Amino acid sequence: MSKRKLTRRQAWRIEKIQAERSKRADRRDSHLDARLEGGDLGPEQDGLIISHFGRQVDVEALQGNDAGQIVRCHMRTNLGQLVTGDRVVWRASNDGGVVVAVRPRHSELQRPNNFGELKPVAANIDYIVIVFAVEPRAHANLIDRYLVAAELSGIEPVLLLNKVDLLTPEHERYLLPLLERYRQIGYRVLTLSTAQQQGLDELKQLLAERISVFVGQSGVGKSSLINTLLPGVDLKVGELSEQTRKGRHTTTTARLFHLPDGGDLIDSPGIREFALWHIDAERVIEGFREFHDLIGHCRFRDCQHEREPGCAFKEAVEQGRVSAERFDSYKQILQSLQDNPIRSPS
Ligand SMILES: Nc1nc2c(ncn2[C@@H]2O[C@H](COP(=O)(O)OP(=O)(O)O)[C@@H](O)[C@H]2O)c(=O)[nH]1
Ligand SMILES: [Mg+2]
Ligand SMILES: [Zn+2]
Repeated sequence: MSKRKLTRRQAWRIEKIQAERSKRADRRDSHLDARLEGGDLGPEQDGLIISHFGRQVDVEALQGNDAGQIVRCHMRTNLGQLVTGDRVVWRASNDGGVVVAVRPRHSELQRPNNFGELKPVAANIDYIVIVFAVEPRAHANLIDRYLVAAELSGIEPVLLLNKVDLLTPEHERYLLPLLERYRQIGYRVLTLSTAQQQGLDELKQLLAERISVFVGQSGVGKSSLINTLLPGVDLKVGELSEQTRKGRHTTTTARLFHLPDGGDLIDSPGIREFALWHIDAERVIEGFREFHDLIGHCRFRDCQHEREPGCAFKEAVEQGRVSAERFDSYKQILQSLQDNPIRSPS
């Protein structure tokens, strides 16, 4: 959906609705705070947010007899927006619980809302697993777009090539150099076949003790893979992506799942397409890890890395220190952002 232009009347209505909503919320919160002070709540305990629904969250108890139980909780005032993956302190009540504090996040996945404001959608993620496949053919440029988005969020990306059961010599001719290129840069690259259950152990080892998300283009096998890793969850295979179901909002919130062999997976249809979220054109270059040492070394301060003399990037490409494909990708991504600067979420 393109960014909406609101008429003044619509803007006024939205403002009014929001003001009423926050007045109602304040009343609810003061009621909550009164109960907190009244002392009819259980002791403080650690919890993990499994899912969030507006002003309520599902918290998994991490301590004591209740460990593993999921409790629908309200939130104390002024905690900010709590999201799936947050570590919290909560107290049981007779009808659920109340979150009283949130622990600092070590990472945050943010997405712009319809007003262009960045909002967290999940917290404390360790790995963004970028899934691509032998078929539909993997385009390096799209992989790079996912890598940029991951790098800018400060979360470690992992590349995962699925459907290796379909590999032919023709695929190998372009895929092997592509994989090698990413390994050279220092990215972790895994190959696997969900269909033939090949390479799953290495993936499970990586995911253990960590929180991960799977992202990637439609059709690469994310749902199949999640179903394999999480028997019983049963995501629909072959389902159309959110992006192609035009006009529908991505309302499903992120959910955290425990993997049977250790580690957690946070998933939602929106998260799986996160490379399509907004990227700041000014920061694209930071998303190319191997370019970092070159930044600031061009002769001209405002070098566009096009045809300027003394361009450190051009030199690095000519000398083979940076791959020409990655440099082209950088330019293409930058160009696409300049052609279409506002790309709001689905
Ligand atoms: N040959 C082969 N097909 C696969 C593999 N993994 C998934 N598929 C197929 O790829 C198609 C898309 O899978 P899906 O899980 O819906 O992809 P998603 O859109 O990324 O969630 C389905 O027809 C799957 O059966 C694999 O490892 N090998
Ligand atoms: Mg799917
Ligand atoms: Zn330059």
